[in-house]
Amino acid sequence: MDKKLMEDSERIQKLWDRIDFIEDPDSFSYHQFFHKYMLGNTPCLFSSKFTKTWGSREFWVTADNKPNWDHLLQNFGEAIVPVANCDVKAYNSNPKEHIPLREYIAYWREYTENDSQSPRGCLYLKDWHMQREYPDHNVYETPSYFSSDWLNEYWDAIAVDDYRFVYMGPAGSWTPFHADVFRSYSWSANICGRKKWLLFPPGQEDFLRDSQGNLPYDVTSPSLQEPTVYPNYQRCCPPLEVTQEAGEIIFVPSGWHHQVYNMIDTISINHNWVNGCNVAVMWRFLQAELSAVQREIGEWKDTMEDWDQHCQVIMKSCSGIDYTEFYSFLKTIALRRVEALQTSHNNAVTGDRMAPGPRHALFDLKKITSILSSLIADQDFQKVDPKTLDPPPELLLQQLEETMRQKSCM
Ligand SMILES: O=C(O)CCC(=O)C(=O)O
Ligand SMILES: [Fe+2]
Repeated sequence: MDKKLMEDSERIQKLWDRIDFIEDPDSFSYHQFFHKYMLGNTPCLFSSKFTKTWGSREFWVTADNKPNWDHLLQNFGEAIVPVANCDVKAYNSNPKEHIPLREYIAYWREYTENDSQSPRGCLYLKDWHMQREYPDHNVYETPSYFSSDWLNEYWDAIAVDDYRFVYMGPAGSWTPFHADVFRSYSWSANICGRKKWLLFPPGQEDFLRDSQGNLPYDVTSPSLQEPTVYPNYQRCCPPLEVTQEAGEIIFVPSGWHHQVYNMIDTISINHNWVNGCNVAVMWRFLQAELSAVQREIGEWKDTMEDWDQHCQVIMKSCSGIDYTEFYSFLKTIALRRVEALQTSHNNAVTGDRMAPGPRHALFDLKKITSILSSLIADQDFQKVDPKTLDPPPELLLQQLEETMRQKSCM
């Protein structure tokens, strides 16, 4: 190993040995979280004190800390939920089906009674948009640390989607190796149960690629030891291993790949989120995604008239977003911040606590103008049909710069 690599791995090793544990809500400010963990892109674990008032911590859990299946059946039994089969690998994830929650709970009961065995395999309920379907149940409250969330703010504003999920599964259910959608942050709270997380900081995943450049499905597989298949595996640092208990919340930073196990019957709630601290990571990720698509269908570039548009379509179907939508995302958040700045005096008077304060709004605008400038200079963005971009990006940029000039000297 060369010297630089040694130093890097020693430094990373130190960081890995433990995760910061945040014990007390009263002595941990938003400011601290913002600087050390969001800007620092560093994971941390919040104690169960942070979730002690949540309805789900009271009603979804029995006296002996197991999932309260009767309560879940009574309140959500008819919901149709997505369920993955952990025993079957399809591409780099598990095949999913949609079934009523009552059927899933019947399966879970039987699986537990049969010593964790079932002809159906190990089923894991994941990515259920419970909050969207049942907005009025008092299930949880997003901790203020995670409240600057442009992703959910955008998808709520256009009423299309959201990134708020419930997971539940028996001991042994697990999530294969991945990084989160758009390289967003995630926070994940255990309502009951225990999870084991294996976390790798950004960049380490490159040592885990096989000779074709593909990432593994399971980082614990013995096949990773095979140097002809995984030539750089020895250079990868061991993962940060975190055990998360009932009520605790883990913060997973941007671009950290991870693999997750439910050690006992576990229910969790998680959000994916992006804000001014990691939007640049998202933008770099989208550029890399587009480049990968361009490489993939590069051989048709000269023979297809609408090749660039085609790349955008493929990118949208693979990653869930294209450049037009990314522009629309930035525009939506930016215009809401302009509005917040213009009404900030009123918000203070009416006590609207949900509206971002002027400092926060200015911070967001500064980050958006920087990404917007980079987007405008991007050659692939310049090929996007201008009719799909309203207002024209240069005009929006001017408007934002003007607002910042006015408001920052007030
Ligand atoms: O809990 C799990 O199984 C996976 C959760 C996850 O990947 C996340 O919160 O980012
Ligand atoms: Fe994840």
